[in-house]
Amino acid sequence: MLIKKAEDIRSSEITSKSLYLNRRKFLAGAAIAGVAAATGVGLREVVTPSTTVLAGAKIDGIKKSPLSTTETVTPYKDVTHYNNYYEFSTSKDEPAELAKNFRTQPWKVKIDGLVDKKQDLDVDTILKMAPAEERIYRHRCVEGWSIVVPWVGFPLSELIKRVNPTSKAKFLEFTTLYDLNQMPGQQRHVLEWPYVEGLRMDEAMHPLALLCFGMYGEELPNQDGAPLRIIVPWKYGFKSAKAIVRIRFTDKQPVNTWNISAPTEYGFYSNVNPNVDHPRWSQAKERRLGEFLKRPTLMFNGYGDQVASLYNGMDLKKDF
Ligand SMILES: Nc1nc2c(c(=O)[nH]1)N[C@H]1C(S)=C(S)[C@@H](COP(=O)(O)O)O[C@H]1N2
Ligand SMILES: [Mo]
Repeated sequence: MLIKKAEDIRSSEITSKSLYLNRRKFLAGAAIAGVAAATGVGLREVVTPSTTVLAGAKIDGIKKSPLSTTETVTPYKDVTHYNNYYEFSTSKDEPAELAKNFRTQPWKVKIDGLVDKKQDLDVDTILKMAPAEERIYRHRCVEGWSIVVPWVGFPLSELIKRVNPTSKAKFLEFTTLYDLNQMPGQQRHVLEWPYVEGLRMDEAMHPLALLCFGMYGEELPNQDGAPLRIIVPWKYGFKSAKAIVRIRFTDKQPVNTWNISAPTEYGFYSNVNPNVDHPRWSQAKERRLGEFLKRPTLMFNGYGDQVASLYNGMDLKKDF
């Protein structure tokens, strides 16, 4: 596991990654001591969980998924303190603090539109629909940064199958909470509120599309989308809506918030594509948080073998 040479590893990475592995009970105490010895990081620092950094409740019985990447996981601290969450702030370092007291219980998700079983589902009911899996995915923001995160969730298809969409349903629309009292960013008109995103039915049914409620073995931190978000790893980050309160099934392509704000910059599909640049940012390369040199961005964020067939016959320059 941790067989990189010590000098290749930043100490923040060692600390958060070891903590993560430790909490998941993957590493025996002796192995942790070995990491500490090999890297010169104090043993206390490696084994003592910092409550400010790791605050979520542990999720039990998580299965490991064969769909995970083996790439190095981004430090927890980076993933939880460099967030895009405009309902709280447009600054990446602010959602962590501003979302601290966000209420994620009770929480209901309205299921409506072209579906047999219209209902308001309690988030706890949703969480019991299928076994929790850990999916370590690459995640790339259209702004040019990327992260590798051990998300916890289960395929979105599990929920879709249980609510029986009608044969007319061709798209899903996801809506985030609108609550001016809790989400200070919504007092500013930086985007249309509430935040809306959409997927085509076959995209939503794809085994890689994740209904996500945790990360690093624990419940999602509020700034990462608690209590429930989606993760669509072959698309730019903004497709992965946080704090979802409504899933509507429809026959028309939903109009997503980012498309409303800048239609020439953010399309409906927004598949990661190094060959189609955003007007303001090249998409050819990306910077992994915690790394210095940029790396090439991969078509469909590296998930092309699994998802390219969804887009057969489409012009991805036009349908960006
Ligand atoms: N509700 C909501 N969901 C959102 C956003 C947002 O501002 N509001 N930002 C998106 C963008 S641009 C990205 S890159 C990812 C960031 O997810 P992370 O903070 O967990 O890394 O969330 C996406 N989901
Ligand atoms: Mo993003």
